[in-house]
Amino acid sequence: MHVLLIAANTEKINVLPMPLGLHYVAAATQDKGHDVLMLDLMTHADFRQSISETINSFRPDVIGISIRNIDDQVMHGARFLLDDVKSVVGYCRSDSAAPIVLGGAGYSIFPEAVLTYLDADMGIQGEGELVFPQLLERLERRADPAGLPSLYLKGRRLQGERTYIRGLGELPASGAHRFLSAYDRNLWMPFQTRRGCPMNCSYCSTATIEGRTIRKRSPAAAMEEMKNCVAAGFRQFYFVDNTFNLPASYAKEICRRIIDQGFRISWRCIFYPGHGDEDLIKLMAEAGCCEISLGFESGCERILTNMNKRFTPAEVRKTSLLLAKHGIKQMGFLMLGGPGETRESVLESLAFADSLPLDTVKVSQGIRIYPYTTLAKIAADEGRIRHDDQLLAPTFYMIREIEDWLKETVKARLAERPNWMA
Ligand code: B12
Ligand code: SF4
Repeated sequence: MHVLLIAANTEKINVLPMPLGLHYVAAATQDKGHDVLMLDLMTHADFRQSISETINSFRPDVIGISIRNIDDQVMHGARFLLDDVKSVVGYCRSDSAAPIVLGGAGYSIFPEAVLTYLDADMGIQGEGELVFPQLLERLERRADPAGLPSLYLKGRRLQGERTYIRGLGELPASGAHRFLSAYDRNLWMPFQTRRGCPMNCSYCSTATIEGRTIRKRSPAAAMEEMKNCVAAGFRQFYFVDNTFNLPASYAKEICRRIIDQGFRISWRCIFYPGHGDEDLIKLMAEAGCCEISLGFESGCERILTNMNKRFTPAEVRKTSLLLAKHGIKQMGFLMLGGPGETRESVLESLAFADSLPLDTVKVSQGIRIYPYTTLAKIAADEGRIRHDDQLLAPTFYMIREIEDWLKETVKARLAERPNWMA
């Protein structure tokens, strides 16, 4: 079949994320013998025209659209990002009768709501490498796709059970490198070694995207893919694993292999703050880790407990000091205004962030409420949202009594600290 895969994200905040997930799906689809064409709208100025030209020359039998962001997660002046994707679906419809299949992290959090909002034909929640080719096989022989795992169909409640690829080592080599030619070599190339997170923080949507069980790619397979990316000219990587340091034994193995291969790369990652193991941090530095994201979110022990964080401020401090000792830059994150927050706990968090050797600090006000999270349940129980609210439109938890004060307080802090941002 002719399969057109469109990466719909055109958002440039923070970094330009290459559509790694869609590259995986593209490689798995190609491996099943289909003719695959990728269209990354981030690299096209006029996407109406690019879509038209691509569809008219390629004549796809199926169109897959990857949806990364729903909104920017910023409470004050939140930007809802799905309307551009709605236009993309409309352009595809006007040029082609091919069925439109949705997928991606953003889609996976809201599979029914996004399918309805965008008026696409179907969607796959979670990883697409296995189910998408299975869907193509059914479409090719004109069989009913209903019942395929993780598949949602427009207008039908019937849906197969959610499944996860068990051992990522079972996947064909990711093959993402086959789709790199269009990209600037100076980009922070996303790289994945693990999926899933068991930590269950109260507000986090990861379980709906990747599940709660950590599934690891074999270190040898991960290095093979990295070798391909290095050979293609990439020297900067961003490990998109939810928590690079969990489990630490696996993280150490990845670092050792990067060192042994002599890749001489720079990389960034997301680090669970409570597990600052000095041997690991030392290895990370040797392997080229230049910066980590340290999402401790609060400096108040009571609030950390409310968020179901499994670390204390003292453990965060230990991690932060070790990172500084080994020359790894740190971007700290604070998320203020959630359940139980008071003026005192906010001031405690701000002072805590100030006391750490952080290179940059990002302060968020309000917490985006995602479906099926403890935070959503708390918000519903407190009457802030309805129990059946789909939460697609950006919705935030904020203690109203401190909202205005918090805005002013954060504004004042930011004005005094050039390395802090909102
Ligand atoms: C790493 C990461 C980042 C890094 C990116 C680094 C880089 N170089 O790429 C950083 C920290 C920079 C970042 C920034 C942001 N991020 Co971010 N990020 C993530 C994270 C943790 C992983 C994304 C990833 O690369 N996954 C790995 C790939 C392989 O998986 P995947 O894309 O999901 O693809 C799989 C499936 O979804 C599926 N699939 C994908 N496409 C398709 C298509 C079809 C047709 C099918 C069938 C299947 C399919 O198959 C793929 C392979 O299995 C996710 C959370 C998560 N666990 O998903 C959040 C996440 C995507 N980010 C999110 C957000 C909001 C942001 C920011 C807007 C935050 C901000 N205000 O700055 C920015 C936006 C950046 C941008 N310009 O777009 C949200 C999006 C939800 C929402 N509310 O919109 C997420 C989901 C986190 C959350 N809060 O829940 N992010
Ligand atoms: S550690 Fe990160 S990915 Fe895991 S549940 Fe907490 S916020 Fe989500």
